[in-house]
Amino acid sequence: MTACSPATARQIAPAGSALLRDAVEGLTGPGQKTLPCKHLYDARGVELFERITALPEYYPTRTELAILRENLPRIAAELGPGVRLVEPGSGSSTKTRELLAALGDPSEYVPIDIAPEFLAAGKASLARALPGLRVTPVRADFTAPLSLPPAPGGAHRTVVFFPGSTLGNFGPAEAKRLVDHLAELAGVGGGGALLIGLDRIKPPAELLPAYDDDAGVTAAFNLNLLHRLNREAGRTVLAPGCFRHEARWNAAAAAVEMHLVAEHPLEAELGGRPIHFDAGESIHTESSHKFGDAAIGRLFAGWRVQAFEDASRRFGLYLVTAGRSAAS
Ligand code: AVJ
Repeated sequence: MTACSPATARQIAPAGSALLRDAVEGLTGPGQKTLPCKHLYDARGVELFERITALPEYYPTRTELAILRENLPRIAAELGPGVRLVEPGSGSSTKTRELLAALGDPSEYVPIDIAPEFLAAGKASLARALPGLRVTPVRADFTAPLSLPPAPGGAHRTVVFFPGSTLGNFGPAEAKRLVDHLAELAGVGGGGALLIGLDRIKPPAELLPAYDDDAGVTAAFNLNLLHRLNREAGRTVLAPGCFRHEARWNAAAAAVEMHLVAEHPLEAELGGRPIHFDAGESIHTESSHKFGDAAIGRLFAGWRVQAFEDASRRFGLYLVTAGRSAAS
């Protein structure tokens, strides 16, 4: 099969594309090969992720939405009127729309995203659903230092909404740093708040199917990374047909990992450097960390935390405000 033969030796400098730069870095060295999960979300990746959220096996999205709906009156009462809602990585329009609709007279919605097309789409759909809401998109990388536009006159408090357990894509130290950064953006010490969704630790037998569905949508989502790599390289660097999707539970890290496993040995080249796979060797493409009470306590240490969870504690929404938590 030609599909698994080495790519032709046409050398294209991987300038311009962040994925190509990360691929040279992550695929050509010794040790575990990696590609950063942020590259999963090109237009096709976003579409596949949307399909994942509706899969029977993928419980997080619907569980979080049910928790949010169930607790909207309490959350809205707690936050009060005039909220300026800031959403890093604005993606989950259903949850955001329902939260904004439940809040009393929100003063502004501030989606933050690096991709202008997602900002525009989110803005348009919210404007349709909530006419009269002031929407101020910020084009930025929310993991880097950034400043928000000045709050409108009627803003009583800034609330950073970070649902979907997106925080789980970061390692513990990075996640802690990001929470501290978001707490600063919201001004939690001065009356602001964070509302963060976290997927909780549960047995791998329950977790893994959510990342390896029967319909193969998650496999397509993972393999799309290779399609994107090849497209941006302008040639086939790694043929998707030579790899299979795998979801693994990393107990030490408390994370579900996605890997792309090479079925056979293969040789390739990128940026003038050789890439070699042994049979069974993988590219680690994503970690989704899962959270227990201890990890959540460390993440929000020093703040008051109100937990909103489903009855079987599969998923939680955590409302973080100033003041020490009474319990735990
Ligand atoms: C959007 C990052 C929270 O980790 O569960 C879904 C992405 N990856 N299936 C997650 C994802 C595979 C999702 N996050």
